[in-house]
Amino acid sequence: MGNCARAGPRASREASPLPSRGEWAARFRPAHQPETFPRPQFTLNCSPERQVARTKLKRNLPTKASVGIVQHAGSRGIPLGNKRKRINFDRKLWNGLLSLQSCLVQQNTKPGRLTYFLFSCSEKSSPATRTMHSKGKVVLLWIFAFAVFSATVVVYLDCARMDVLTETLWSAPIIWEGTFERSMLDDYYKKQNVTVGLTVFAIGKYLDKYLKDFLTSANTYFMPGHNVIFYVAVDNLSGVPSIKLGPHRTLKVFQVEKERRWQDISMMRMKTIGDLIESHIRHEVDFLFCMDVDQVFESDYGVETLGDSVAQIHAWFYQENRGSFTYERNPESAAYIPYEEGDYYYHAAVFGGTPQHIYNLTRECYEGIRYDKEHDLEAIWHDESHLNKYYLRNRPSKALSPEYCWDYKIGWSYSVRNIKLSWRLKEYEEVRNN
Ligand code: 4GW
Ligand code: MN
Repeated sequence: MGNCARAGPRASREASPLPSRGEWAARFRPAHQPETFPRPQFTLNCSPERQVARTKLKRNLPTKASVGIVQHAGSRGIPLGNKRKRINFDRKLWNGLLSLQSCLVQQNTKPGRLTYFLFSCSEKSSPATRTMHSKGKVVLLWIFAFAVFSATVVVYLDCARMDVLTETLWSAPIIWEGTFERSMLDDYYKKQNVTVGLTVFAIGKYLDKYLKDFLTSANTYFMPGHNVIFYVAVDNLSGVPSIKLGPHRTLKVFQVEKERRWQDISMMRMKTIGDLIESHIRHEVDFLFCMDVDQVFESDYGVETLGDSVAQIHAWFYQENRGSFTYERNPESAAYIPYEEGDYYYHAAVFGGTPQHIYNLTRECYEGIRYDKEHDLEAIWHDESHLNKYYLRNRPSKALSPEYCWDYKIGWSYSVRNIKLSWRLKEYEEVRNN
């Protein structure tokens, strides 16, 4: 080993076990290779003040370096061995070396023994290089973020909806905005020259309060471009608002008796619709919808909703489990559905299909209502409970997402992108004391 490692350090070391930090690099040169050893660009002082070394390291980490570990034995100063290795550094390795250093520092405290530890960097990243590296990382990060953003936009614009269920377990489509191409469907149904019927009841105070807005908005948005017949059932013919209908739109008004109980007003719709289908509707339309009057159309409610048997998923329950559905739970009632059964909770404010299917539906629901009345029962949500029972027995061929009958009281929902029909606010005191 070289002289500086043998004489100088040993002499001072005997007096003071460790050289001062400033002296360290100068005194303990890599004695075995003083000339050819690359000039140290980075020196890790084997100082007991490890905090200093650690701080320095953190600020100034080289990425590649030659490491020289030279051990000198005590009394005679004969080297026990030395190692030089070229390695790549990472933070883990630096931490390992730091602990090695602390171990060596402890050894240094033993008299007559000297160990020193030298690093020589062959490559040390300059501040400019580091800036370049971090800039590169930022650019990569941006590219990655842009790729993720583009993918999201593509998925969003794409027809398929990834965020919602678009099919029932029995493979019936659930219609959400983005799952259909309306112009193609319009062409198809235009060629068929279809006529779509829409029944609505406006009895008592509901007539003045809701019918005008319902019909006006339906005139604009319900099946635009196709033949439509509105079947309006009222208890007071003179209360029917005059509305300027668009082309291919017809209004037919029927007078019905006003039921004494409001529950019966709602439930008896099932009987009346069945009767109307039998007498008129089946001869006049290809498809029929039946709706509550206390709602308003907001955007095109188009032919994508047509089908043999179409059910509306209730906006308040589309994310709920069947256990929380408000089905009739009394086993005595005709509308009874046990907790383990049921697919969706359907809303009686909208149902549709071919006249034949709706005829079957209304007749079966009405039979259930009559059965309950005979047994002094009334299902919890009246006609809606019976409707849910019907759809459990006869699963619909198409389901409509809550976009087709939305309640703004629910608040914002990511899934609900285009509302076609929404609930009106109910001033119960105003409309319900018929
Ligand atoms: C309580 O006093 C009432 S009155 C509950 C329903 C009533 C009612 C309902 C009425 O007085 N007149 C009337 O025409 N209806 C029709 O039945 C109307 O088409 C209404 O949209 C439908 C169902 O009643 P609803 O809209 O009040 O039911 P929900 O609260 O379930 O939407
Ligand atoms: Mn309603």
